Amino acid sequence: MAILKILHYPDERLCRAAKRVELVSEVTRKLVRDMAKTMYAAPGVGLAATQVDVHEQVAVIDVSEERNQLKVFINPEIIASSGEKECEEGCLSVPGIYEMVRRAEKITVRALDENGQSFTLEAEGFLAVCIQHEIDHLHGKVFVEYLSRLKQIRIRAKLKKRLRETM
Ligand code: GNR
Ligand code: NI
Repeated sequence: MAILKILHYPDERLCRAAKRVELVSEVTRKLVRDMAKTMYAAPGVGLAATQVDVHEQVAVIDVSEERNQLKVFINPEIIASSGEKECEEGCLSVPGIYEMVRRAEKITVRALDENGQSFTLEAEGFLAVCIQHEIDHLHGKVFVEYLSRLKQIRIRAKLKKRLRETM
């Protein structure tokens, strides 16, 4: 298993829309394992393939305290949503930035698991936030795009400055 390199905003590769997985194969399962390892090592509660520069619709999430309830979403689609809720979000691709984002409170997501089996999941609370955050990544969207233009400019400047300081 490998730890993959995570792209950092404002890398343009984070804006690419991921392609649907046509066949869930051993190659897909290897990607899922590497993504899970990368997410746990980071540490983070979710990771989308886009963030590791693989532009296929694959995401992993684990919001459990014990870090032992991995959820795999291949070709995820939100088929129902209701309510609205604001939650403070962070992102492994936008390190050190935490901002409030408004999203649906409850969602129903349909996806394939790592064996290619279709499932539907009703989620609310933090899990619902994470699923929406990861699906956004697969559509080429980073959470900072929900913020004001001024905040986006400030975040870009901050991350570029940090990049210069660590070189
Ligand atoms: O680790 C993560 N924490 C988090 C906190 C609030 C809302 C969403 C997230 S997802 C993030 C990992 C990540 O960047 N996934 O794409
Ligand atoms: Ni993210």
